[in-house]
Amino acid sequence: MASGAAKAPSKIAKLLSISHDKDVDGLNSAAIVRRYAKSKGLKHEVILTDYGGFEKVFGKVAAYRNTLIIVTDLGMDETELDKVYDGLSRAIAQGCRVVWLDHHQWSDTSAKRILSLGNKTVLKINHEYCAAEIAFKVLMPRDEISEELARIAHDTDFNHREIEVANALTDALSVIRFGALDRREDLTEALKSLLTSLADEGVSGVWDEPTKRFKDSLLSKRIDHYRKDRMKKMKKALAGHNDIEIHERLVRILEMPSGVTTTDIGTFLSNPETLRVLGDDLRVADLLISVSQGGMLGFRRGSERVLCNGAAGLFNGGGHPYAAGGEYGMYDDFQAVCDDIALTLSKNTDWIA
Ligand SMILES: [Mn+2]
Repeated sequence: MASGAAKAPSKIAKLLSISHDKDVDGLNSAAIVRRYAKSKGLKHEVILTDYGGFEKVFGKVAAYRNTLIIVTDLGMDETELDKVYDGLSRAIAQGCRVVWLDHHQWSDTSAKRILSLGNKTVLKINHEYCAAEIAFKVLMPRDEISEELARIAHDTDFNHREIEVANALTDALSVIRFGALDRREDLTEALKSLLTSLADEGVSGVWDEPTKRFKDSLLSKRIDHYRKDRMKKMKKALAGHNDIEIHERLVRILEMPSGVTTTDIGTFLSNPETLRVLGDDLRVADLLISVSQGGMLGFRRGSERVLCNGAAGLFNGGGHPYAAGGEYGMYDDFQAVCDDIALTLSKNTDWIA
C-alpha cells in the first residue's frame, strides 16, 4: 500500500470524514481519520452513515469547498453510484480531494467511476484487512493509538471475538444506535462523544481495563441490560427455528428479533456450548439464515461446508464465504418464507463448499 497517499495540498484547510455508523470498524476508522486531521492541523467534521443514506450524505457533500473528503468502511453499490459521483464531482470542482478506503467487494464499474473523479482521487480497496487497518496503514502508520484502534476493529470485523473491549465496543455501538433510532435522533450526534474520546485518547479514554467496564457507568448499565434482553430474544428466536436438510447440509432459518444484529445471532447460534446449555440437543447448523421483519436475510455459517456469499447471491445479495447478506422482501407468513428459501437453495449448488 502506498504511504502518504493523502497528503493535503496547501489550500485544503478542512477534512470531512464519512464512515460507516453500524460497526466498530466504521467507528474506529472514523477515529483514526480524526487523529489524522488533528496531526495535519485540519478542521475536522464527521458524518456517520449506513447504506441507504448515501443520497442524503453525498447530496450534502456537493456543497463542500477546499476539503479533504475521506470515506472509510463503505462499499460503493452501483445503484447509488450516480448520486455519489455527482456529489463528489461537484465537491472536486470546488477544490475538494477524495480519499476512499474500504475493504468490501466493489464492482469494476464502481471503482473506475470513483477513480475517474480526478484531482488525484485515491481509492484503496483491500479485502485482507478491515477498513480501520487500511486507514491506520495509509494515514497514521506510526501512531500507536491508531494501531490499537485498528487491531480492535479487526477482532470484531473478522468476528474473532478475542478482545473483550472489542466485544464491549460492539455492544456499546448497538446500544447507542438502537437508542438513537428509537428516538429518531441523529446517529452521528449520538455517537460523537464515544468517537471523540476514542480518537483523542484511544481505548483507555473510554474503557477501564481492570474492571472491564466502560468509564461511562450509565453506558455500562445500558449494556448489561441490553445483553440480558438480547439473550432472552435470541432464545425466543431459536425456539421458533426451522431446520431443513438440503444437499446434505443442515440449514437453520429463524426470524431476527428487533434490536439484535445478524452477527450477534450468528455468533450465538454457531456456538455448540450455547446450544448445549439451552438443552435443545441441537447441533450447530452448517448454514444459518436470519430473516428480519423487513425481509432482509443474514447468512452466517457453522461449518466450512457452505458458502454464505453463494447462498446470498441467490437472494440479490453477497458478501464473504463466512458472512453475507441478501434480500427476500416483505412477508407475512414465516413458514412460507422458509419453504421458499429451501426451494431456492435446493435448486442450486452455488452455496455448497
Ligand atoms: Mn468494515
